[in-house]
Amino acid sequence: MKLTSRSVSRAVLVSTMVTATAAASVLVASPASAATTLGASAAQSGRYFGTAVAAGKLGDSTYVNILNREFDMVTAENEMKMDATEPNPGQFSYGNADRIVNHARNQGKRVRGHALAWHQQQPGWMQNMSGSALRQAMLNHVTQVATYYRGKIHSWDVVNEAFADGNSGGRRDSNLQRTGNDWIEAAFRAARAADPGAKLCYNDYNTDNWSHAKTQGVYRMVQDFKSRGVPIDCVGFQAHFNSGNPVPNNYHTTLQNFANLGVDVQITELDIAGSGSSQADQFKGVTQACLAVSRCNGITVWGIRDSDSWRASDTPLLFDRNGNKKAAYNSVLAQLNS
Ligand code: G2I
Repeated sequence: MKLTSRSVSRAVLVSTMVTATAAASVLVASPASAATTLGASAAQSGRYFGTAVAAGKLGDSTYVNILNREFDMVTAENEMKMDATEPNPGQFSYGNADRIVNHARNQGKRVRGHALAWHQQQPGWMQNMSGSALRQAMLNHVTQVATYYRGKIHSWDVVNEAFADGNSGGRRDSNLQRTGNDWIEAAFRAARAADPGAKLCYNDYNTDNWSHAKTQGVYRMVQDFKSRGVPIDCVGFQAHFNSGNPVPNNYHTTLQNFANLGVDVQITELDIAGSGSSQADQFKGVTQACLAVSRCNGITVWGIRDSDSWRASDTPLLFDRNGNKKAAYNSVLAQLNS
């Protein structure tokens, strides 16, 4: 073959491209290549990195740009709760929840469902119910909502916050609890029947410290459910931290001990009051604890910018009010890439 100067330069170009492609694939395979977003860096170890999303903010371009760029799992902050999805008995309303689910799925993101049964944010008509009528209404709610979203939910918070604060280690008093101690397992069975493909989680707060009575109470329930074949797949640790409730030194122990029961663990609503390097170190510790437990599937932060938080004055998130990355963001990203 006669080489013209044109074909030579083309050959050089092609060989340069092959070399560049080979180098790029080596880079992708190598742990030394740092992914540049939370979702991509968590994905390197098969985990996700999510955020809570509010439907009312999907028109805010700064918010949506960060959401689309950084996160690969989405939780509706309020829009899938009982009061939002069943405002009147037997009448379901999915408009705002669907806005979030559709946005996430169109962007190739997955969805955590939050929450099917909870003593808070019940619709008014349910708050005044009791006994078998309430039990039936709760089960119908679980069945209807989980069926509607069947196939679209990675993990459901089937039951939220059912354990008491303080030292009892027992259940929280609520209208749902007063329908009988078996209400939680009944909810899990209904959810499994409605969406067999979703992971079914029990989700709570202040269950991070292994020595706390509440942590032990939830642990005993999960142990009991596993021993009796109640369909539970995961435990969600909300992880709302502040100076009175700091990230515990034994966090890894807590996550590992739950995982050893044969369930996945997920950090579901992470936020940490504070600023600067102390906040960054605590976010790093939580990330490290999850990465150290093979059954820790992923981390979700409870909002995007500090100003989006349910406790904005604590500046507990990874982006400041202008959408800039904080030190806490950089420490989480570095940890995920480590
Ligand atoms: O409280 C923090 C979280 C604790 N774990 C369960 C989560 O579902 C919970 O999220 C918060 C939301 O971040 C708040 O946004 O749940 C609160 C309600 O329990 C949410 O607050 C509510 C206000 O109470 C309502 O007045 C308001 O209409 O948010 C609603 C929507 O903005």
